[in-house]
Amino acid sequence: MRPTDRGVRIDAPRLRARLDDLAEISPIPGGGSCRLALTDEDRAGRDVVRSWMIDLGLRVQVDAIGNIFGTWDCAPGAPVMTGSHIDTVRTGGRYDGNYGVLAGLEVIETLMTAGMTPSRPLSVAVFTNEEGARFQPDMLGSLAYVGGVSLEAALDIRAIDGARLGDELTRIGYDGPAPVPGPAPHAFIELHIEQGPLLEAEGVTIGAVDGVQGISWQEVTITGQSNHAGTTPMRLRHDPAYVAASIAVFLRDLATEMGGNQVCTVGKIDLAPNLINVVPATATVTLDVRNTDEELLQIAERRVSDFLDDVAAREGVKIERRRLARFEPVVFDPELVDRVAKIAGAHGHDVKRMPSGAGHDAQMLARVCPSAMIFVPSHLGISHNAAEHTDDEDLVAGANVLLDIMWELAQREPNEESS
Ligand code: HGY
Ligand code: MN
Ligand code: MN
Repeated sequence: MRPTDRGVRIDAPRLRARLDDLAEISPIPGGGSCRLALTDEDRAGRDVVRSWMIDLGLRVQVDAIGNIFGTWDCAPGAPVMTGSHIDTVRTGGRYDGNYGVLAGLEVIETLMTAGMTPSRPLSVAVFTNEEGARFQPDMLGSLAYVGGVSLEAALDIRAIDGARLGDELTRIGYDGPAPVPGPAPHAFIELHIEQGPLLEAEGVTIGAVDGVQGISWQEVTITGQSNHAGTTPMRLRHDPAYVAASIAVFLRDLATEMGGNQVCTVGKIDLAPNLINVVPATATVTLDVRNTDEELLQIAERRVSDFLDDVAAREGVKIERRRLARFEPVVFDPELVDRVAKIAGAHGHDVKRMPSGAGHDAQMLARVCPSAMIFVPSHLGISHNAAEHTDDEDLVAGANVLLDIMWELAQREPNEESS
């Protein structure tokens, strides 16, 4: 019998309080937070969440890439794991990632308080550098956890500010002893805000997420001819700023032309020397290209590559490319997705099966165990923005679905070995 069938539900004020307390760690105007991965602000957030895990009596482990795990060792065997991330982009909202971690703690505390002991351990994970804003690629901690990148390679990654990941991990005291890769959980279920407009627009409370779209990140460095803005005739210019702007326009036009789920973004442009009266010497541009369909994503990548070759020749500039992330689309465990939909329906909610436009740690855990996600609506679809908002009733609805699904996954078949 599920907890909610026994009248056991999460404690909404307690979840709200933890969300607000965590949001106060490095707050920014508008109600969000800025805790870029492995900064002092990230350390402060980690310390708070770890203290909540300790207060709950969980076994706390930190692994060699800084992932934090709070485990309720209430039974033998591999745990049912939930969790997400608490690192943010520079303009983070208070729910992206934080909600999935704190709802996981809330589920455990609710079951403990109700005297309901699962037949498998329950674990809450805080994965390192999910955002990929400071260090690329994103979802790095969970990728290393499942063996998708070597620990050595991950520790040598350089931040956009030049810091080495392993040095930052040591500096903040989160270069933990637990091994990377880590042991596969029995199952992984991540609760997250949608970060898009669909659920709210359709009046649906729960998303049963059936997969994550493919993502292609690269950094393009354009080297031209720095020159005087006033004396250099236009016909003699080799202007990296113009090429950078052309790339942003090309990406927008490509996404419009391809339609469907194709999205393209230029999120970061750095010019040097970045002065009003100097034709730049260089421009560094990030390209974020995504599609739910791998073949279409490859077509988009080829179109971008051809454009870069063409504009470099036309403008007489040098273009260097650096791959920052490349993950193929992921399909979640259909049985687990069905279970999310079934439980949400049993709670009386409308449910929408949908892919995720954003990357998530669950897409990495899907490599080693049955994984799926639960979405709740984002107001106006806003995220990676301090104005990010989800109504309390939706936050509670999602957490109660997580409560029931974790309980169900933690039950054992009658003849199952308690390995
Ligand atoms: O970029 C993403 O999709 C995620 O927020 N890391
Ligand atoms: Mn997230
Ligand atoms: Mn995010």
